[in-house]
Amino acid sequence: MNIYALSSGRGPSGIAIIRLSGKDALNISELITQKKNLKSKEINLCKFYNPSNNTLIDEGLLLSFPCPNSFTGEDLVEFHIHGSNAVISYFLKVLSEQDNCRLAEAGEFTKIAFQNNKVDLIEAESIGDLIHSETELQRLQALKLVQGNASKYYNELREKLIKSLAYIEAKIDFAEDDLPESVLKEVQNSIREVYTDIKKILKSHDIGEKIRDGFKVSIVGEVNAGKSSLLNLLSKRDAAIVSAEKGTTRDVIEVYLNIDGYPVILADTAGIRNSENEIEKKGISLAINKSKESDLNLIMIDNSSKSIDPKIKNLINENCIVVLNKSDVDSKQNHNFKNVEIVLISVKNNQNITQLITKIKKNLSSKFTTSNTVLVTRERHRVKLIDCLKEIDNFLKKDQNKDIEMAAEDLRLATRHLGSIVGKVDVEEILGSIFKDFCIGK
Ligand SMILES: Nc1nc2c(ncn2[C@@H]2O[C@H](COP(=O)(O)OP(=O)(O)OP(=O)(O)O)[C@@H](O)[C@H]2O)c(=O)[nH]1
Ligand SMILES: [Mg+2]
Repeated sequence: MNIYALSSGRGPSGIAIIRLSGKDALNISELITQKKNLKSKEINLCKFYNPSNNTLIDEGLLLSFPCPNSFTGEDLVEFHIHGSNAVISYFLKVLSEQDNCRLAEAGEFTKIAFQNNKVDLIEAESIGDLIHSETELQRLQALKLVQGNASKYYNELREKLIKSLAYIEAKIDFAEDDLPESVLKEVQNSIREVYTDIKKILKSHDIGEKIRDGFKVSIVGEVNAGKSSLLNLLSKRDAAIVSAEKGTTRDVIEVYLNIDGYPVILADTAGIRNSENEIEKKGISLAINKSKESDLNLIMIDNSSKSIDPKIKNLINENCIVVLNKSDVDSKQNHNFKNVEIVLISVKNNQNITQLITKIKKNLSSKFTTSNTVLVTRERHRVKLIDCLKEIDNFLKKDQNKDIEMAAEDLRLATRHLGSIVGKVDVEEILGSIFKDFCIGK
């Protein structure tokens, strides 16, 4: 089966790119261009025709990538046509009428690339992330993964495990010949190193996932302090209702923001106070829960408030930013807290908002920088790494002299978990090839 799809964005645009991949891609291109011998290392300027009635569709460029040197690993052709909706629709219709040709499913080109070993699972996932990246930080992270840094790292760890496994297997196969004690020690040390490395990567898992999904920042605090007004100002739209009535917001309202490259999910919440109203009480409890799961809380207080509710005071810690609002009413800062970032603003007059944004960025960047070159960006990777750690732990707990077969099985499973992150599960095959060339030291 040959698959095709519009690979550029929907028109109208100057140029649109339609991709066609499959074993008949080159034949179909010859039919559509009415040209033989399309060149694969040059750009072909062509007229495109509907083969069923020879009418002209458009004029444009054709790039051909014969297998295996293409993105999918199959014969692949790119048609660069004019990007109007009419041209695109007609071109796609003509392709749909060719034998064994159908519209590609979402991600199918990358899926075929994976099946043909053109990319591994991590690279395939990160191509999706790169396409969906909205902020600079997300682009950089996805790009690093596309380039294969993480895959290389996981493969290296995995190969280290496989090498150790080969020693253990050797000990099983040549039971009567003792494996020198020093070799066993070496194996154990090498496995401990892998264990420590994985632990280290897991510690930073938060960072990778946060960059991908967004940092959670919540606005919590007094009723009527201007929380919803701040959310609207930062998101540049009227996402939340603002009113002079106290207790307006009940639900949690979330907006997605790009704060200078930082992907942020900003939440507005109900003001915290003693309330008898059942709905408001629910809203307050949602607000407190939200503050607990946030990466950063903006505690919003009306600068002219005389006293602050103890429940709000409880939320103030070194990790939050206290936002005193309505400086237009009283420009003197009326509250102070030790070791806490404070900023006096006026949402109404747009005063000090840039300072607030700088403080938010500073807080997030201090929390989310790491020296690790590899970050765990998905729950799937995290789960597999934890599974791998469990098996290594099982291995290390065993007496490898007595329970050697069981210990080998632990290692085999650990290797498999690590391999499934990049999409390599065929452990036996690799083990075979390594073991074949292996010198057991005698
Ligand atoms: N003077 C002044 N008024 C403001 C400022 N920011 C907001 N307000 C007003 O304060 C009132 C409450 O604003 P909201 O944004 O609804 O406050 P809130 O904290 O979301 O209130 P609740 O949802 O009830 O907890 C509205 O009348 C706003 O117009 C400000 O900087 N200065
Ligand atoms: Mg509100």
